[in-house]
Amino acid sequence: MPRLRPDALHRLGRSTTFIPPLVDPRALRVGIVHLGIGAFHRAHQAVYTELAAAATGRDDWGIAGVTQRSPSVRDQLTPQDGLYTVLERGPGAEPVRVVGSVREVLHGAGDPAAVVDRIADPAVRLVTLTVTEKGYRRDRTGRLDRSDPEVAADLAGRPPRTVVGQLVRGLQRRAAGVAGPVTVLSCDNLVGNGEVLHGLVHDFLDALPDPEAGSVADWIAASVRFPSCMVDRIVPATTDDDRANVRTVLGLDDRGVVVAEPFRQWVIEDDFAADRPAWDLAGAVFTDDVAAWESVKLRMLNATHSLLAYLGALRGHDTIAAALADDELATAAEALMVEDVAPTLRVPDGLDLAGYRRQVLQRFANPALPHRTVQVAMDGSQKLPVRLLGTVRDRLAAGAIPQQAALAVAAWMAYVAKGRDAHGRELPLDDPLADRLQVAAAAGAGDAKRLVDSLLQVEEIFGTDLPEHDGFRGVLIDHVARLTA
Ligand code: CS2
Repeated sequence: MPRLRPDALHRLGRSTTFIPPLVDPRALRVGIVHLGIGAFHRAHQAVYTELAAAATGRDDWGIAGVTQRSPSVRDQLTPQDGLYTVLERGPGAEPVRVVGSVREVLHGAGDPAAVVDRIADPAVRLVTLTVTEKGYRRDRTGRLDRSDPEVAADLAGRPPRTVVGQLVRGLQRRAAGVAGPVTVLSCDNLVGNGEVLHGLVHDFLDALPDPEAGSVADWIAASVRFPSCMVDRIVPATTDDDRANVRTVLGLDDRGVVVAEPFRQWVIEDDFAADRPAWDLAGAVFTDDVAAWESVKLRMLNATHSLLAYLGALRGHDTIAAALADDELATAAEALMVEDVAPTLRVPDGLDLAGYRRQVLQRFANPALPHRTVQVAMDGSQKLPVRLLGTVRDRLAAGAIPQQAALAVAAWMAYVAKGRDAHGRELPLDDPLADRLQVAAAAGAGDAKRLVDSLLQVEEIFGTDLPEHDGFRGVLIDHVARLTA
């Protein structure tokens, strides 16, 4: 079967079964560098960018994507001239959409100099990122982890391989040349993602010898902005079935298919250093108050996702939808949002929180979107603090014991400790701290109290305050005892 490419697509002619690219990638010039071109970016920002280009007729917001470690996305998309399809699944799904906004894909580990060159390119006015929580390489205090060997190697001056290293080296080159202002937009699930990234960039600069860092910090202050944003779309891993489905519709072989729910949302802090794509014409919202949206999304949606992932996986449910079909888990999901999360939120203007909660549960229940519990369960050490522990701390500060949020944390502990589901199947521990977590879990094996105390000692996750809180510790022990019985 022929491969998806612009010329092959033209030969198919018009069709009602798929939406052709609204822009021809070959007619676009690169204006955006995106670090971390995984499935999420292709189903989210790249779609908004294409719709904005089509709505305005502008040809200067093509995307140069960077795949960090594995070259597979480059190998999938380069022979296709950047084209790929988005396959929506679930109620209200639109036909298969072929997206044309990706212009090129660079392999960060294989060609680090090309990444720096692109960031320094005067045509580029935007660097966006989806590198997941762990891609930021923060230490237990949230600063850049200088003890990380990759960070240290980047600081020592090799062509950069870490995200923050790539950014700083690119910005240094811009500062030295005439490349002009640029906006750096983190699209990861972090609290205050823009501010976090800005801080890490300065941590990196501060660690460089003076003559190198020199006036770069001043240039950044004058010419670079780091807005925060909230991104939302459920994008499970693509399966062979999804690729086969697209082959049937298009009659072409697309190696870069991504799958998504119909829903998508993007709320962006309106603080840009230069021009920006008209993402608002594609449904994005520019606002001065992104923080409230961000915590609603992280604390309601992502926290509940994690709760369902850990409890669901332990019970042997393969997907989030199956977990939610389990009455006890559905009750726990609802209770987490109503009892623990809602009281901690500042609700953004115009948002109906009860409606938001119902919509989240409806989206999770999407039967056409098999989102695996073990996929959401990965990287718990990075996700828990962002999604759940802010709620825990706020509730404790208000004098309440967060029973439901504690259940989610306990479910993670049981997941780490048991390593098997109710049917005896292995539960993968895919986490940058996996080795430490396994040692901590082994030290507490067989006793809920010891297990909780041992895992609470992982300071990167729980800090020094939470292990000290007897009320929180007490409910954790009760939940863990039940879940590991
Ligand atoms: C999920 C998110 O895998 C996970 O941890 O909670 O990827 C979630 O699907 C997205 O944030 C939805 O916007």
